[in-house]
Amino acid sequence: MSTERSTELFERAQLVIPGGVNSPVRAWRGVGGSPRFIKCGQGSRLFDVDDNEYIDYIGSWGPLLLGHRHPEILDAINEALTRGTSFGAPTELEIELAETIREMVPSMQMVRLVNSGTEATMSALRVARGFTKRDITIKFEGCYHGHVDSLLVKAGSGVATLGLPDSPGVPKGFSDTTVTVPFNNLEALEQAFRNHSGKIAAVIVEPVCGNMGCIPPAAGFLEGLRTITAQHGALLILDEVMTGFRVASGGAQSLYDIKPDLTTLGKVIGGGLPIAAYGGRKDIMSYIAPSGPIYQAGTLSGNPLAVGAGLAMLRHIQAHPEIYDTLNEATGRLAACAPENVTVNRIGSMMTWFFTTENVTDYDSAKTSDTVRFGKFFHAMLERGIYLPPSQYEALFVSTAHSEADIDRTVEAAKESFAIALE
Ligand code: HOZ
Repeated sequence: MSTERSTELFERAQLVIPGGVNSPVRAWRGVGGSPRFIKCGQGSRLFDVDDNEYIDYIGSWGPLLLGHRHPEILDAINEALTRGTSFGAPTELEIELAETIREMVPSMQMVRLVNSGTEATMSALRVARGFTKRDITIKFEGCYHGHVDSLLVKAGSGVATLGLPDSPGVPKGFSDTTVTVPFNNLEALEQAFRNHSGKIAAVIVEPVCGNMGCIPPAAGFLEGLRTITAQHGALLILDEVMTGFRVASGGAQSLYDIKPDLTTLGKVIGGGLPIAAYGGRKDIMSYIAPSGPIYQAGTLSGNPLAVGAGLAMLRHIQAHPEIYDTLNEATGRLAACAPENVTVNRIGSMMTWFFTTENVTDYDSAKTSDTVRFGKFFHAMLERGIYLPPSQYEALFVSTAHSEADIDRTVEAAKESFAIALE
């Protein structure tokens, strides 16, 4: 497999872009080697600048539930393009998107569109603090909610991949407003509430964690969060940037039957274009300017291209509820091919193969994984034309564009690659 052009581009990129990438995990520091530069995607496939072809299991980190360049999404974008690319003024389609989100995720009684998952969680926290008139947030170790200052504490994703301590540049005063507890540990959560009695504005959680690898909630964990937050007058924020419309059409909150106060959604509501949202209880969302005093704004919020693409995506999901069975079955086949000494965590079409024999239920157990073996596995898969997330601390995503033949090929490649990584 020739990688000459990608290697050349990576060298050039490093002269002008920090680390050669615009988001750290893409630099492959977690697996070594030089990242492939992508030329284009189609369906389940990615093509790099050296004309190598891969079956893609990143899917833009989740939102490409329908694969690359789905015709309905392309049509919506093309149609939006005929009207203009940005207005900085309201449009009718923004209302339709908000109404569709509310229909599919009823706890989001009101919705505010923003541009990225980071912006959504940052804004949701501000609203939670403004509404409760309290300052402290509880987050879970290894959960990642974007690069919001106060949430870069014991964070997952790139922070875990690079093994960084909490980020420099975050004033102590900000990180002091965040208390971390282990995922799936309700006792630690109760203790945190006792330690900071009357001061906790919100608990934020990825209901199925995807940023320390895929880690599902233990039985009763989300229900416990709901009960404890309500008892203490704190808000429950479900960060569904990865799980929204991915694990079920109503997100993880419908799968586990949990009603949060606020929810954050990411690029999935733009069919992969840059857009995100936060929303929730009407009484809380009414605190946002101009209805209320909590300020949050943005020229590109509700961008017409992203809104058009997102509506096409959500309408497709509404019209084809059967996709979740198909995704579940396909991903189940991938899960089943792992050897005994690899731990597999999967919810629907989100999955991680952890190179550990321990049950992975939180950040500490995720960190028992052998990342060197994971790196070998990653490269063996890549050689076989399978493109996985380049870190043990990320989840892979299956799309409806993955055919049975794609899954067969991936299973074969995985069997060979496990043998190489575990030898
Ligand atoms: N932090 C993202 C995955 N959890 C990666 C973002 C990207 O590189 O696009």
